[in-house]
Amino acid sequence: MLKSILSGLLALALGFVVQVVQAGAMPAALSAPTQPVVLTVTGAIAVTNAPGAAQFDLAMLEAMGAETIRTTTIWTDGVQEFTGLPLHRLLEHLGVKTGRLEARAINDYAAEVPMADAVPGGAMIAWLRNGAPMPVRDKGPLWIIYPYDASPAFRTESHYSRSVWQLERIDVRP
Ligand SMILES: Nc1nc2c(c(=O)[nH]1)N[C@H]1C(S)=C(S)[C@@H](COP(=O)(O)O)O[C@H]1N2
Ligand SMILES: [Mo]
Repeated sequence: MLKSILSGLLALALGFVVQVVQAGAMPAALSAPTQPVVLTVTGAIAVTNAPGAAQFDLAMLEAMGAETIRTTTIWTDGVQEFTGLPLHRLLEHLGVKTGRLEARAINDYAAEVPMADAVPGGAMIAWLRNGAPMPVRDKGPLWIIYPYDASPAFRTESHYSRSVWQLERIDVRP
């Protein structure tokens, strides 16, 4: 009797988990990087693959849904083609919906990126410029880029300061 009630409850619980996962309400598990880690995300994240952190190699970033945008920037000449991961996709995979983001560069430059920038058509973490990987001396390997040409709202000193190049780490603060 008790056994059948327990197994009934277990079946219900499993069914619930399956439904939640299918509904996409729960972020998928994160595999481990197999190539050099280019980005580490720490703080208030729901998914990790290292103690207290989510670590990504380039292939993992690409697998989350790379996009290509074309825009000029104040640091380059002419229209540039950037390929990278829209910030909102990264955060969706990590189960992050609220908080503040601190983006930190290899040289310890850091800027706060508001959650409002993590929307379609917003910030992207780029690793290709005009089809080529960006070396560290050319603002790579990762560069936070906005579609500056899309709106004057992106061409502000505040957006420029959030355009962190040599990006290495994002800390999610509640
Ligand atoms: N890694 C890194 N990214 C950075 C910076 C920096 O010093 N290091 N400066 C930021 C600031 S405050 C702005 S306004 C622009 C400045 O670019 P500029 O120094 O070429 O004008 O890049 C942003 N991204
Ligand atoms: Mo700045």
